[in-house]
Amino acid sequence: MRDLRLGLYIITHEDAGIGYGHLDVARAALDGGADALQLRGKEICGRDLHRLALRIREMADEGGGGCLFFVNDRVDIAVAAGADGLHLGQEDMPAVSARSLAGEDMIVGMSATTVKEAERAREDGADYLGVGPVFATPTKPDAVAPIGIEGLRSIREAVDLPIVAIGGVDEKNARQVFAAGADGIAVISAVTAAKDMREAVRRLRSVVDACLPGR
Ligand code: 3NM
Repeated sequence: MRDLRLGLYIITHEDAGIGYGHLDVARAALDGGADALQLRGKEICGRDLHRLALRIREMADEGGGGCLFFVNDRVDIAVAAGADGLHLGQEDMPAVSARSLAGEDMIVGMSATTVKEAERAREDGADYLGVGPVFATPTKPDAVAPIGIEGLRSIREAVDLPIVAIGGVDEKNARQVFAAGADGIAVISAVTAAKDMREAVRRLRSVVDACLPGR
């Protein structure tokens, strides 16, 4: 199993109405000290996604490379942009096939909501799991019902891969999530809903550091 540092995992989002985009979230994640950053732009065409991914790769490198850069869903964009990792959903190709395209070094994560999905992701060769939605989420309208802390715990007990908890996780409930055995938290709105996104990342960083001492 790879030794991955995924304690604070920030996922990009854009809201033209409010006036922030993927690069603003990426900037805040890097400045605020995230361990991992994922470009998730399901609505963006390949050409624009590729451009964004190259820019985020550059920003992460300028930041010293301490933050792992992931691309959601698109193995082609992950490879073309030199991402550190790729995050796949249950409907995407198995991790082992993605890695055969992307190379052995590509970190491959997979989403899981149930123990069965988590076990399948492990069999398929995933390096880590994104487990959720743990709580109700305002960000993913098609998300299934929240699995709660109990659902998270049952996956923790069943599968020994690193787990990043996702879905409605914020500064207030993060401790509960770590107490249930998560290795990290993946967030969108806990950052994007804040007036100062960088400050929000910093505050989450302190919570993660307090929950994962020595990591
Ligand atoms: N995936 P927020 S929940 C992108 O359960 C995503 O797999 C989920 O956003 C899953 O931090 C989710 O605003 C949205 O709740 C996370």
